[in-house]
Amino acid sequence: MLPISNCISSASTASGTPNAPKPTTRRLLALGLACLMASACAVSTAQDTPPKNTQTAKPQKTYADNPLALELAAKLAADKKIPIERTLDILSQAQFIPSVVNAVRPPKTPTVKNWDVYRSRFVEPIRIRKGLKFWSENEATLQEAERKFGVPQEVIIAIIGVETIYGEHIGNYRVLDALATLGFDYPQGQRDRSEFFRAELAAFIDLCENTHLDALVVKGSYAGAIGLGQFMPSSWQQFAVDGDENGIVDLFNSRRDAIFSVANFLKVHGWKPGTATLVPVEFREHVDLPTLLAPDILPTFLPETMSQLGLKLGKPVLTEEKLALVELVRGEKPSTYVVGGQNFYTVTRYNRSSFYATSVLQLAEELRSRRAQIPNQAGNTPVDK
Ligand SMILES: [Ca+2]
Repeated sequence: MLPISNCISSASTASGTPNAPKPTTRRLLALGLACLMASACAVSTAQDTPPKNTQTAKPQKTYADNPLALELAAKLAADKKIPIERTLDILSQAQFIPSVVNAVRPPKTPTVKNWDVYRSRFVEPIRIRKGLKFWSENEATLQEAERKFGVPQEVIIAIIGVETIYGEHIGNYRVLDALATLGFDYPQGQRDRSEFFRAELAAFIDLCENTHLDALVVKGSYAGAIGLGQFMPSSWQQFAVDGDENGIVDLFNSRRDAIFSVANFLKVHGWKPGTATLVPVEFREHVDLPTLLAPDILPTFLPETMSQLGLKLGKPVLTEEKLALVELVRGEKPSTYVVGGQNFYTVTRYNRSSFYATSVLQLAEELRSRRAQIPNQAGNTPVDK
């Protein structure tokens, strides 16, 4: 969810924060309050005039010293009744991770988007083979999820496959470190998303305070996404489901919890059973691309309007369903196009990328057609292994 978890293979243990002796909570609180009152407290005050040619150690810091950390702690205290000292104690143990910063920094040499390259990473033999295995092993659960939430089994599987290869790559970054790094040290020179990550950090601390999760232990992606389906902490809070009804939501170890949670997310975000996912499309001689592409991925045009604007749609499409023409850029080559409806748009709520949604839906189609070729799949009542 959000940035795809397994793009980055850097080790999670690297840390740019010196191994400072941890200040006491009382001292942190005093420092934080002083910062807030001064409202101009620098994170690292002694770096203004660095001494030359000396081996003097850099000033020590923890994230609890950051004025924004106190703001976050104060908000959690007001909204969630978590003591300020508790939040600051957790944040004092967060580490700056340079590779997390590098993961969100734009590449030095701009790269052209290329759908072919992206697709080859996700609609590929390993995810297809392991997806069919995952389907067999969890058939009863998947059928139940489809009945309960209205989301096709293969779409649920494809999301878990694209996100983590069915739980094989759930991320090696401590979520606390990843979210603190992006919340307090978001790299400059691009759109600042630090506020989003501080909100997720607050959600993560709240989540851990109210569940079995340990904020100092939980691991995830470089962006702080967690578990088989890579839920951001706020999504875990809002959309995760206790599928196996054991009283705990466990998106790491319970496939049933993970499957139900992904299905619930898609249902809540507007999945419409029985409507289009991806529709093949051809261009007529005269096609009004500027008009068709203007709404981007937002379903806007009825099939009849699309036809009038120069598209020839494949089947099946409901006549009253609004659709969007999606352009998939292929570097220097001519773009390829697909048409998606509400369900395509719903998958982009999981990760706001048309490449992502097309990959998920094409992997799902691949899984469904391969499974249909396997004999006896519709045989006895399944029992999950
Ligand atoms: Ca459970």
